[in-house]
Amino acid sequence: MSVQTPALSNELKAWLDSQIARGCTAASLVDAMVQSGHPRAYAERIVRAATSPLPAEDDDGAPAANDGPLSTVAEGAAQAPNALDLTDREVEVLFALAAPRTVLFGGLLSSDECEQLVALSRSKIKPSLVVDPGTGDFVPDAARTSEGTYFNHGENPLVAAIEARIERMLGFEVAQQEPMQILRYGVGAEYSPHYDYFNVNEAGGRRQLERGGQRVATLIMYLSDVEAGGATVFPSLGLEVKPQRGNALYFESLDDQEQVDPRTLHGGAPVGKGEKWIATKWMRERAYV
Ligand code: PD2
Ligand code: ZN
Repeated sequence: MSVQTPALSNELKAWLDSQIARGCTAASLVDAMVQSGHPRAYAERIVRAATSPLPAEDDDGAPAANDGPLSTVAEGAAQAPNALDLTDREVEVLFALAAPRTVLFGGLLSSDECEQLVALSRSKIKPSLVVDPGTGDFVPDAARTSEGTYFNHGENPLVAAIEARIERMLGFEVAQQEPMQILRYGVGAEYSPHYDYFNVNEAGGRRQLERGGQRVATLIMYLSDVEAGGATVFPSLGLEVKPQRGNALYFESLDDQEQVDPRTLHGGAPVGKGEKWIATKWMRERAYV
């Protein structure tokens, strides 16, 4: 599958050039970028594009002995830029967790883009549905009390621009991204903890898997600030992410062994005051059909 090489800022290019000049391996550069918050898919693509050829790695995958003095992951990470230049927007890395790979991006969307998505959605939202484990059909459920709608791929220029930006940032082709899901939570509305990946042991999960494979990652884009409550919570990690307009939370549902990762259990806490709007993109292994 051909994937577009993400945009490369001058700052990032200079850092890569200096690390390559010191003899760092591709693996150590990827690890350093991941450590400083870049998604692994993005880091691998950037490093692959920038390195030709790089010093070989040892058989065990460890950096070769001729790595330069700045070749350890920690030292490299200290030098890696903390922002991604996506050509039409510069995005900050606000926090990063190694496993499960979780990154909070600051400013992926502008306030204007968030307001436009909300305005385009407000008149067409309906009670949200979940996937029935038995049948794979979308059905209403008390565990999900939000309202929602979605936009088809490239349905309007704004959606097309955001999908292309996500492709540049994360390396998932637009075709791998499920259509953009919009959710509105009023006061008291919540999304009980769940997994975004599909369960192969359930008929409904298997039916979903036929449509482009597993959901490998999730990007939750916050379209509004919320006065109280409404955090995205990860009970197994003790992590709570407060919604902030324009920010986006990314996490990978598969671990390093490509196995589904139960630590990604997550939910949307009840909104206490105000209104919460999000746009979600779920990423598939292959093109979503
Ligand atoms: O709204 C959220 O914070 C939330 C929580 C859990 C969204 C999703 N899951 C999702 O869109 O998958
Ligand atoms: Zn979810």
